[in-house]
Amino acid sequence: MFDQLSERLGAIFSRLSGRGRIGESDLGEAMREVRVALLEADVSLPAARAFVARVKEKSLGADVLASLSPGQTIVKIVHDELTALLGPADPAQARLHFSDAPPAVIMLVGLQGSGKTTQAAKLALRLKEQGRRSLLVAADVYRPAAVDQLCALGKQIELPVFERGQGDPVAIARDGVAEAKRIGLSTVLVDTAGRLQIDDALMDELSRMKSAINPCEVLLVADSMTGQEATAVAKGFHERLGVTGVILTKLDGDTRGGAALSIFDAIGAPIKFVGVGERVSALEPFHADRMASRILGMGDAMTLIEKTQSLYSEEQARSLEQKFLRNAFTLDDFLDQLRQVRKIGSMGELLKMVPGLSQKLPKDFTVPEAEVNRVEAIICSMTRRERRDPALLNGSRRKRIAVGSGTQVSEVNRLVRQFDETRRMMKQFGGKRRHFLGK
Ligand SMILES: Nc1nc2c(ncn2[C@@H]2O[C@H](COP(=O)(O)OP(=O)(O)OP(=O)(O)O)[C@@H](O)[C@H]2O)c(=O)[nH]1
Ligand SMILES: [Mg+2]
Repeated sequence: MFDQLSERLGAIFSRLSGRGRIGESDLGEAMREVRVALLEADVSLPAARAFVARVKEKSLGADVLASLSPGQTIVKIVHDELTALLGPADPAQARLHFSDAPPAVIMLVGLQGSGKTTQAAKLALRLKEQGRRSLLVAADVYRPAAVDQLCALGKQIELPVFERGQGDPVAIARDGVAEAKRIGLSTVLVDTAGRLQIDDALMDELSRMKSAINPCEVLLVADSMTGQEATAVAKGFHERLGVTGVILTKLDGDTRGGAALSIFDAIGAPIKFVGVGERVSALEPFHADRMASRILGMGDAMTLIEKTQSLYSEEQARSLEQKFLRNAFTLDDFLDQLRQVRKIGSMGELLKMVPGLSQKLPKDFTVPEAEVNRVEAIICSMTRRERRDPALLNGSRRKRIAVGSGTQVSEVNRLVRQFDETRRMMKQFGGKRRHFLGK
């Protein structure tokens, strides 16, 4: 995500940070380079110029903070300006707003293929995890497969879908809302049709739909891979529909960053979520300050902490701690942990968020998924008793497990040895849970 921009800015600032004094000409040169980096990231020229001018002005007027070097002071100013460019001053505005009276109606709009249908399901899943049940409404009637796609996603996340095949999309949306009210669901997510380009017929339909269902959020789904062009599209939708928030999708790709950096500036509606993959769980709330840190290569400690925290509820953590203390941590628990870690995506992505580590890791760094899969296969080939009590694992049992999991006896041996070591270590550290959980 924004690798190129991040690299360029990182190089500029590490040069500045190394200096004890920064003269006006050093600053001027650095800012010229920042402008080029922004343009290469597909930020519009006026936006890049304005950005650099603001940073320059503030840098020249800045009192160097006692604890910061001149270079660090400039990086801090750039960070603050980048944060201001990416989102509203009050971060609460970037959260989802719900109407007082249920159901809260959320409309998803955007160009064809931007990710509306997928984000509708992702959002529904996220809300479900927060205790809000949604009705998904299939108001894209032009592509027959669109309805099927939403139904399949609904099944996957176990939420109802309101559909009527073809028909008048405005009427379908209206009846969908009525249905949600009737069955007592708190939220309605309306998936709408997209076009290759903004056209009057589409805008007219969406605008009539909006009047009919009175949504509390009109979310524009925008593909971050389209770069600066996304801002023109955003303006088109905003003028006709009054967009209240943006979901920026496909940030997992090698997007240059232009859309993310320009869209809030262009329409004043905050980015509320980002799509980071095709899976239904691949949606993250957007935080301007954290994104700025990530772009500047400062890592993203907060998101990392949240991710690890969401893995362990307090209760789970306590129960794990008890298990360690009683030495009752079994291979089943071990397998659980392994699956938990996998749930949050590849470990490589996670490690890249660690401040200071992000730049040191090789670009193509990944944790060997295959290794994790083998460990999983080995544990799954054990009987329940063996998982509870690995001491049972004599030579013939190990041979059976190796055959069953398609691995070698030596791999089984290694796993058992590692598990024993982990357990011994955990017992020692069990009392210091906070360290272990990284909280
Ligand atoms: N990599 C990646 N792919 C995504 C993301 N969001 C959606 N996609 C993919 O993008 C493609 C289009 O997504 P859809 O949700 O069908 O897009 P849409 O806007 O509903 O498309 P139309 O209904 O045709 O207008 C699908 O293949 C999705 O899997 C994302 O955040 N990252
Ligand atoms: Mg769709």
